[in-house]
Amino acid sequence: APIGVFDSGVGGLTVAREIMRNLPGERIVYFGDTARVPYGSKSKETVIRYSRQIVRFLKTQEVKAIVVACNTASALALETIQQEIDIPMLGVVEPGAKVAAQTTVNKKIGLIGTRATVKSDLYRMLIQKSDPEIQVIGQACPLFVPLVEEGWLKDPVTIEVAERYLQPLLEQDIDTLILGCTHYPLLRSMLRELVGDKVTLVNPAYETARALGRLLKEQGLENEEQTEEEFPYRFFVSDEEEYFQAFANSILPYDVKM
Ligand code: DGN
Repeated sequence: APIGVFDSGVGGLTVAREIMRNLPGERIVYFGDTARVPYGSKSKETVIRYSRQIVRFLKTQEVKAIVVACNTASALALETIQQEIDIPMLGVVEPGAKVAAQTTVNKKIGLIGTRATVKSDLYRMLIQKSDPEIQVIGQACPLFVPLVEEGWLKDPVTIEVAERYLQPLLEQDIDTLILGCTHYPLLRSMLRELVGDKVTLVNPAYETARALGRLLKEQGLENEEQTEEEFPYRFFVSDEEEYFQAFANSILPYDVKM
């Protein structure tokens, strides 16, 4: 059976990409809610309602596990929906929080994400559960999502925006920075240059793929026989199929078919 992966739109493809790389034997059914993106500026109730609908759809595809490949939906909806379904469900926040807590030495972690993710405080709560002394300094970066979707990954405008957002975090001497939104791994090399090599970047997309691998193994859900399919990934969107396909083709090493 495939793994269901969903996001508010194209961003979750960074998570799907890590699953493809790290668990090449697994099939994926991806759903991007391109008709209703962004989730980052919506209320908790709304994000829960949307996520519940998507989970219902993924279950019709007979998925064996679901990855919430969206920081906002992981922060606002995962806990509620997990209790309503009978297959394992994993979000991106917990794996990211765990590795960040293990990474920091000076106990100062910066978190960047959508307004909703930062406001939910879930990263901070999970990090402080493993070490109450760690300080988590959050910064919402709402302009990053449209800049990434415009493809301006190393544009001077994006660099200037990033400097404005990150300045306060750097002034507080963070040694770890969580890329707490699905789009941000695409800004990784620009952010790397900006923060310098004293700051470790934590990519929740990558940590989630690894956590998924451990979860499948623990629960005996790994795909045993190699799939015969030439292209074991299926993509569904609620709108703007062509835009989605073009974005997917720009970040995945495949010619994506819808
Ligand atoms: N996928 C969302 C997230 O990771 O928070 C970003 C896009 C959005 O819905 N604003």
